Amino acid sequence: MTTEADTTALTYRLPQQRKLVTELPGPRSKEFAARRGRAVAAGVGSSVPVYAVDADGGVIVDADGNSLIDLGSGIAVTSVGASEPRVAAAVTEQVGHFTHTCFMVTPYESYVAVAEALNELTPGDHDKRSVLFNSGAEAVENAIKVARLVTGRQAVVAFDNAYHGRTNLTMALTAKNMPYKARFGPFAPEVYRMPMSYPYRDEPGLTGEQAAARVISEMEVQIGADQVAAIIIEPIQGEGGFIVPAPGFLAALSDWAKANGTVFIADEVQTGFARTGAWFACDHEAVVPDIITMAKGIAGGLPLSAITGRADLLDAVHPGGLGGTYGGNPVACAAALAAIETMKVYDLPGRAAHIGELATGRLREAAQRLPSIGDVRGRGAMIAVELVRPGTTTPDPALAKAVAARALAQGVVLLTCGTYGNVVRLLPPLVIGDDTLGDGLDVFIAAIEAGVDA
Ligand code: PLZ
Repeated sequence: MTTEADTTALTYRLPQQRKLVTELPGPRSKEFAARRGRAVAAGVGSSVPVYAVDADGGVIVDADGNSLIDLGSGIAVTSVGASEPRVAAAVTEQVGHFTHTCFMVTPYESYVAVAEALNELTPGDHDKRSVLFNSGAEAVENAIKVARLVTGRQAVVAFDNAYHGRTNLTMALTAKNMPYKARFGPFAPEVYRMPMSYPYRDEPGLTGEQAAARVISEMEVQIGADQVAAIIIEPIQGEGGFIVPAPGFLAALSDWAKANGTVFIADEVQTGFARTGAWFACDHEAVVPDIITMAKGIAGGLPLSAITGRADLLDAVHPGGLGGTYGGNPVACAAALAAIETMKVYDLPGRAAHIGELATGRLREAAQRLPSIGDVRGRGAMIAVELVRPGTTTPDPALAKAVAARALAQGVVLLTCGTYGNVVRLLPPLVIGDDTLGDGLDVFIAAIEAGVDA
């Protein structure tokens, strides 16, 4: 794993700086917000009330001309930047030819090329097959469909703090009631929730193997070893709070799955595509999932998702059993091929590892002086701080909210997450420059220091 990526080759179209010319939100953003209130359903939230007009590298420019440092990448999507020239060129070229034919009607090469790239990049050198979809939730749904079909079993195991989406099955898999599930039931049946390995909150010293043994015993008691179709897990939990399980946890579960005919599914929708300093988070622990779900960073911002898995599993599904009108849309496929090339050209896995070292270094140092930082964790460019009441492990969601709001007022986009809403996460575009990131970190740390009611 490289830690010094060559970023000297990175160029930007927009100045990579934080610059505020109005208060946030400015007058134009306020106008759009008023229109939105009359046109867009209230059920869709936005964490940042400023309206974007441009974005490049590590910055987003809003409708009032403010330039914000982007430490969220639209939730881990714009890893190569939001207007990467290769992606822009590939998309432009493709829309000039055809925007859609439907792969299930008249197929095209780029879908096949994306599948080849995924088979190559995902963990394991076994024979693989891929299918393309539109969203992370759709990829998860389809991974479960395959697992149920091939095993002839129904039970699916998911974990505390899990996030897998907002569709009916994925809501069932998702752990958190508000805002994702409350009053949207009934949920899909045969989903069982197991305790996650959460080193910051587990009994001190609990190893990954012990945490896995706890899960295994629960699965055997509650479901039966021969009844589990699939175990689905985020190798690092995203929305749940950037929880990195203790070493050995994933491997022990994957081994159990192998021994018991259960399909082990790694949901790498948030962790995949260079984000954690490797192509996939499973790579850090040499875990080879039977099926991996991907989306977000895969296509430079265009909607595309995928499942890649063992050929014997995926080819077991009858023709016509998997698909969808837009799945593997040619414009999204062109973008994905360009985004993957960009990740290779700039060694973005290496760049993510470098961002991680820079950010964790700064945040660990801050944690020495700031007792509200309970934990600094993550991998690569997926780093978070868990905020607590000083001297305790009691979550402090009010502080997390205040930190994000204060950072925004200073021109830095920061996202919160966590089962208890007390985690602030960093998901910068992997092409962000060190100076831009450093400035964002200064603002972030100062916002924590300021406390809740500064
Ligand atoms: N699996 C691991 O992180 C999406 C969702 C934010 P979609 N995470 C961000 C929100 O509030 O909707 C996600 C994920 C993991 C699946 C998904 C779902 O991906 O593309 O949003 O459907």
